[in-house]
Amino acid sequence: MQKVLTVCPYCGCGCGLYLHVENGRITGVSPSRSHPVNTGSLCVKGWNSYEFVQHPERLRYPMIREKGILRRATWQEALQKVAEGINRVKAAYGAHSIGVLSSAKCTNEENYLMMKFARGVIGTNNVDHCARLCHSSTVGGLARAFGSGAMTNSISEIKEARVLFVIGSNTMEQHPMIAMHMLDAVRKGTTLVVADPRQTQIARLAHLHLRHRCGTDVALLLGIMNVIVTEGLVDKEFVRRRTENFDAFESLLDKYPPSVAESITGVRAADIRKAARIYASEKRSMLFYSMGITQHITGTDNVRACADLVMLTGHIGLPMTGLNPLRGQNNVQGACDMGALPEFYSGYQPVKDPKARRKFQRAWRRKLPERPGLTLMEMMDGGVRAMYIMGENPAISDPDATHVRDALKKLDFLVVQDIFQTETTEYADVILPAASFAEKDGTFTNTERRVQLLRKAVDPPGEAKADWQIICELSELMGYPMHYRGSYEIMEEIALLTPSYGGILHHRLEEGFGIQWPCPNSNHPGTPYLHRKKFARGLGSFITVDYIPPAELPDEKYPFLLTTGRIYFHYHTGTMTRRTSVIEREEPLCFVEINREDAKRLGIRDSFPVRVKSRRGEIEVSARITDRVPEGTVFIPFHFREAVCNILTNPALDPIAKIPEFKVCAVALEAV
Ligand SMILES: Nc1nc2c(c(=O)[nH]1)N[C@H]1C(S)=C(S)[C@@H](COP(=O)(O)OP(=O)(O)OC[C@H]3O[C@@H](n4cnc5c(=O)[nH]c(N)nc54)[C@H](O)[C@@H]3O)O[C@H]1N2
Ligand SMILES: Nc1nc2c(c(=O)[nH]1)N[C@H]1C(S)=C(S)[C@@H](COP(=O)(O)OP(=O)(O)OC[C@H]3O[C@@H](n4cnc5c(=O)[nH]c(N)nc54)[C@H](O)[C@@H]3O)O[C@H]1N2
Ligand code: SF4
Ligand SMILES: [Mo]
Repeated sequence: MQKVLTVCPYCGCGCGLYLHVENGRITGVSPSRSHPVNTGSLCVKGWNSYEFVQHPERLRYPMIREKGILRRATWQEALQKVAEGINRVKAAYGAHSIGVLSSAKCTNEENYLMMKFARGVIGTNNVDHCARLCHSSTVGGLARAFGSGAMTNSISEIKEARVLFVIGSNTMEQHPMIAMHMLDAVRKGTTLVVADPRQTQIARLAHLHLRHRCGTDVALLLGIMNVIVTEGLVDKEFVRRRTENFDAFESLLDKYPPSVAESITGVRAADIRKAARIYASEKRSMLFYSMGITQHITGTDNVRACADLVMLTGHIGLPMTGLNPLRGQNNVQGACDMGALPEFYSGYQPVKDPKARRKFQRAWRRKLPERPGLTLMEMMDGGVRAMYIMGENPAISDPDATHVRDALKKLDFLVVQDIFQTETTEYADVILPAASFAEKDGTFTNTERRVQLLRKAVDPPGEAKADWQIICELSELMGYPMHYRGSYEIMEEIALLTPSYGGILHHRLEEGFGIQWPCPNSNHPGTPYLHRKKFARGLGSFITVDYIPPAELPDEKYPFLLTTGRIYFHYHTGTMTRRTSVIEREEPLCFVEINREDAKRLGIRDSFPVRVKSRRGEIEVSARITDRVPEGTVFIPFHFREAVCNILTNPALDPIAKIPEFKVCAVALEAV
C-alpha cells in the first residue's frame, strides 16, 4: 500500500490527508498528524473523500448533444465542437457575449489558465466563479478598508487567543477543523462570543450568544462599536497612527446606542454592552465571520462594519488578532488570487490599470480587453449568449433557480466541464470529463492563504483529463498554443506575474505544509499574519455604514423569514457527498428547521412533509421541529436536488459585490 499526501477537496480548512493506494485504487484515507490545521483529525467528509472519486457515475468520456440527445464523442470531436461554438457566437455577437465560470474546486494552476483563456483567447473579462455567491463582499469590502481581502491571521493562532468573536459562521459544521482549534482554546479558558440567529452547536458552547434577527448585523455591530466609544475602550493610539476617516465614522455611531440596536436586532442592550466589553478589553481577540455576514444585499456593509470594529480596538496586525473571513471552498481563496474574477488579473492586479494590462499583454503576447467583465449573476441575467462552465453547478447553487435554468436553456452554446453529470450538464451542448483532485497535481490555497501541494494518487477514469490539460488542448485548437510540461510550469508563470505568489514554486511546497502568501521571492518564508506595520493600502480606512433592512421581509402573505445554508454532512449541490454512502445514509432528505411554537400553530408534525412557498416558487420538504431557529424564522439547506431551496431564494444583489441575498427572503409554510 502506498500513502500519497494531498489536500482534502472539500472545505477551506485545507486539511492534509493521505490517500491509501493499492493496485491503482484508493482504499482508504488517513489524516496527516503534523499538519498545522487538522493535526491528526479529519471531519466526516475528509474521512470519506475518496468514495466519489471511484464512483461508477464519474464522467469517463466527452459527450456531445445532437438533436437533444447526448452521445459519446472523441476528445478531438468534442474540443472541435467547443472551438466552433465559441467562435460562432464570438463572430456573431462579439467576445463579450461569452461568459466563463472558473472553479473553486479546481487548482490554482487551472484557475490561472482559465482566466488566461477567457482574456487572452476568447478576449473577454467575463470570468467569474462561486466566490461571487460567497465572499465577493469580503473581497470588495476589505479592499477599501485594508487593501487586501483575505483572512488576516492563521488557524494555529486560535488556541492562544483570549477572545473569539464568531459572527455568521456555523463553524462546527462548516469549518470543523477550525472549530476544533476554537474548542481547544475554550477548554483553556478563552471566551467565546457567537452572533447567529440560529442556535448552532458553536453558539450553544459560547459564553455569550447574541441571537439577532437575520439581516441586522450592521445595527448589531454599530451598537457594539457605540459602546466601545462611549465606554472609552477605543485603541486611540492605533486609530491615530494606523487609520484615517475616523471622525466621520465616529459621528455616525451616535445614531446607534445599545437601545436603538436592541430595537432593530432583538438582542438585549445589556448583551450588546457585554459583547463590546469582552471583545475590546482583551488584546488577543480574533474576529471570525462567514456567510451570515456576506450573503446579504448589505454584505459589503457588514464586512466594512467588521473591519471598523477591528480597527477601533486595534485588534489587527498582531498574532492572535485580526479579521478572519472563513473562506468556503477548498480553493476559493486561490481562485480569487488567480484572477478568476471579472475585474482582476492574478494577485488582484486590476484589468483597468494600464500598467497591469501591459504586463499581462507582454507576457501572453495577446491584446487584452480593458473593460471589466460581467459578474456571475449578470451573466445569468441575460448578459451572455454562450458559456463555458468548469466545476460549478449553477442550476442548483444560484438564487431563483427557475430563472437560472431558463437562462441556461436560452444560451446559444453551453460547455460544462465536470467530474459528474449535474443539473447544469442537462443544458450543455458539450460535456467534458475532468480528473478529480485525486487524479492530478497542482495547488490549493486554503482560507489562511496557505498554498499547498496536491499530489496525483491514481489515474482518472476512462478518458477524463485534468482541467488544465483540457484548457491547453482547447486553446491550441483555437490558435493559441499553451505548452506546459506539468502544472509546476504553470506555477512558474504565475510566480513571475503575481507579486504575492512570487516565491511560490512547487519544489518549495514539497516539504512541510505549504507557504502562506504574500511570499514575494524564493527566499521568503511566507506570511502568517497580514498588515503588521502598515495596511496593504497604507492607512486603514474607517468606512461609514448605516443600517438598511433586507430586500424582502415577511409580510401577511409570506409570514416567515427563510434563511438558507448548509449542514455538516453534505457539501453544496451534493455531487460528491450524495455519492458517498456513509454520508448519504446520515442525511438523505431535505428538511426545514421550524420552531416548536410555529409548528404547533400551523399543525405541522415532525418529519411530515411541508410545502414552502415564496414569490418565486415552491418546494416540498420534511419538517424538523427544533429550537435551533427562533419563532418566525425557518432554515433550509441547499444541498438537495429533489427540493432545491434556491427555487425560493431572492436574487436581490448587494450593489457593490453583486452577491445575492441567500440569507433572507419571505416564505409561507403549510402542512401537506
Ligand atoms: N459541511 C459543509 N461544509 C462546508 C460547505 C458545505 O456545503 N458543507 N461549504 C463551504 C463553503 S463554500 C462555505 S462559503 C462555508 C460557509 O460556512 P458558513 O457561513 O458557516 O455556513 P452557512 O450555513 O452558509 O451560514 C452560516 C451561519 O449564518 C447564520 N446566519 C443566517 N442569517 C444570518 C444573519 O443575518 N446574520 C448572521 N450573523 N448570521 C446569519 C446561519 O444561521 C448559519 O449558522 O462552508 C464551507 N464548508
Ligand atoms: N441557497 C443558498 N445557495 C447558495 C449558498 C447558500 O448559502 N444558500 N451558498 C453559495 C456559496 S457560498 C457557494 S460557494 C456556492 C457553491 O456553488 P457551486 O460551486 O456551483 O457548487 P458545487 O456543488 O461546489 O459545484 C462544484 C462542481 O464542481 C465539480 N467538481 C469537483 N471537482 C472538480 C474538478 O476537479 N474539476 C471539475 N471540472 N469539476 C469538479 C462538482 O462535481 C460540482 O458539480 O453555492 C452558493 N449557493
Ligand atoms: S474540515 Fe474541511 S478540509 Fe478538513 S477534512 Fe473536513 S471538509 Fe476536509
Ligand atoms: Mo462558499
